[in-house]
Amino acid sequence: MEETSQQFTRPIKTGADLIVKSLVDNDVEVLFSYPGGAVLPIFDSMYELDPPFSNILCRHEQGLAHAAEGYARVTGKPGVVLATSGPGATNTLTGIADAMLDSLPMIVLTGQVGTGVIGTDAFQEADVIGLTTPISKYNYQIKAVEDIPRIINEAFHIATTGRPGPVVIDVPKNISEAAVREEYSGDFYLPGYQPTVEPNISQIKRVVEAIAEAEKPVVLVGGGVNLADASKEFLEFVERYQIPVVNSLQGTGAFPGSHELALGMAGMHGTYAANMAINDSDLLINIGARFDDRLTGNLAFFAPNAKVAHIDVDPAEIGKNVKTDIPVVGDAKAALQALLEEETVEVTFAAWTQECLANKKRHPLWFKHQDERISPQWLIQEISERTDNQAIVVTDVGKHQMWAAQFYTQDKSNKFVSSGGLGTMGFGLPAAVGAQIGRPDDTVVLISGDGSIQMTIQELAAVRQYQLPVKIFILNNQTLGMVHQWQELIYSDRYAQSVLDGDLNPDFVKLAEAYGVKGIKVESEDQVPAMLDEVFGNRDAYVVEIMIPATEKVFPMVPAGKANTEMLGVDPL
Ligand SMILES: Cc1ncc(C[n+]2csc(CCOP(=O)(O)OP(=O)(O)O)c2C)c(N)n1
Repeated sequence: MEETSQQFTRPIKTGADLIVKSLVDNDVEVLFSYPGGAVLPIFDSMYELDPPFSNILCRHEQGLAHAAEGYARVTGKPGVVLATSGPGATNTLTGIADAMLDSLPMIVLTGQVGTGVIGTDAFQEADVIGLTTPISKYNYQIKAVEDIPRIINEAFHIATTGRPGPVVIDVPKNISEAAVREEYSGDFYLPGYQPTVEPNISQIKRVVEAIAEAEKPVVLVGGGVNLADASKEFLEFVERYQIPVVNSLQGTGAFPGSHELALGMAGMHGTYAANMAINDSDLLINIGARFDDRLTGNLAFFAPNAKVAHIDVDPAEIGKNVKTDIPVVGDAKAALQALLEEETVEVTFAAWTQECLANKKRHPLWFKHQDERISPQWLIQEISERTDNQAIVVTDVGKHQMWAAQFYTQDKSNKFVSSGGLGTMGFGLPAAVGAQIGRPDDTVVLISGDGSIQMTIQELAAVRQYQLPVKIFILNNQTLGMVHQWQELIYSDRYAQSVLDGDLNPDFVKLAEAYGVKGIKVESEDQVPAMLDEVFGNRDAYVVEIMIPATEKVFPMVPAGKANTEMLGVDPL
């Protein structure tokens, strides 16, 4: 009890106290929480014990979960969430599923009704175990107070090792109220969970041999390199062999976007150079990407001539979507270190690299200025320049997300925060809150749409409450733009439920001001430089509403079901 009495103002008395202590023991610095009946004992315990972590109140439990994801993405530490039972717990589900698909470490503590009434449709009861089993890496319901330290320690271990992911801990109210009579062990033993971190060296040697035999290699960098904090090793590997690089959405920033060998993002809205490099390659080395269907397009035509090497910490990913010739199970950093330790083979890919770079030059990403109206791509380029390609860029989901991925030249690892796997509108604002809390000294830029921002706009209250200097850009095209684009191109201009013009959108500037955040509206290009001067000239939060043409599209685009070589809009239309 000695350590406890130093840390807390009174001894540990209840299960709730033990939960708080276990969070402290796991070095939690930030908790994202929202109270309710089933978790009141835990809140009361925090009130009394005054633990040394900050407690962030979002205004919706979905906000808590996305804020925890934003925090996890930029810090590499698990985002920790506390929500009440029933509706509080179900409100976190979207964030849990999102973290699962994008492999973010997260701990979600939910309150539960007392063990005596579980299964009786008690007030605010929801089957959290049933609901979260398919969307979490692991879940627990605590049945006895003495299990608290072990379960919480296990949860942190599982969330942060191997392939990171969300772990849910459901805490019945009588367990958090139960008296603690002795110290309980937090030791755990998980023989069935032993992630492979170190790669098999003979497989690493096979990758090097394949490089020696290749004429047209390409490396695909995925979110795994960001998560493993392996961008330094990745850069060294690429520069050693001078292999061109394409990235997945989650791999953005893992390799500097402004590097000569960067061909850009591959896939549905990828660059011509990236998609053609994969198509024409004879060796594709995938490090930490999961061959998502948005990236591969029609699998029957994906990388048709390539030998495929796939490095992934999750063995279940290898061979899941794309037939793999050289499987390497291991953490991206460990695998890259092992690759670098191998003797360098003499190769030159100069002719191939020139071909890829010529494609990049011949068919760059493009946009046209429409009269004096603001081109979203141009605006994002301007933001990229103003922030020296170094800001933390958070996005929502839609056309603006793809423009951000295409036109913000991200040079730094773990600074692109976007919902890739689940594609969650409403992710952006709370994720920006979490990112700014995790990296208080960084500039955090949110690129959102008029549709997405309205899904979680209440988190402007958290922006104001915690004085977070987030720069929020709402690209207002008065449509649910990505849907609108598909309806235009694929459903013959039949715009069902995707138009938000007239009075259908709120006045975003007034809305920002109502939350106590500065608001600016810009409608023409000539207003942009002064706006950027103001927004990036101080440490205040801003909501900037940018009116953009509804007709502006995301190109190139691979229509669903097509091969990545069948891109539309490669050249200016
Ligand atoms: C929660 C959720 N609901 C629906 C969708 C389907 N969806 C994908 S993009 C999109 C439109 C996004 O509109 P907006 O945020 O205004 O961005 P824009 O595409 O106009 O840039 C919709 C409805 C989604 N991704 N997430």
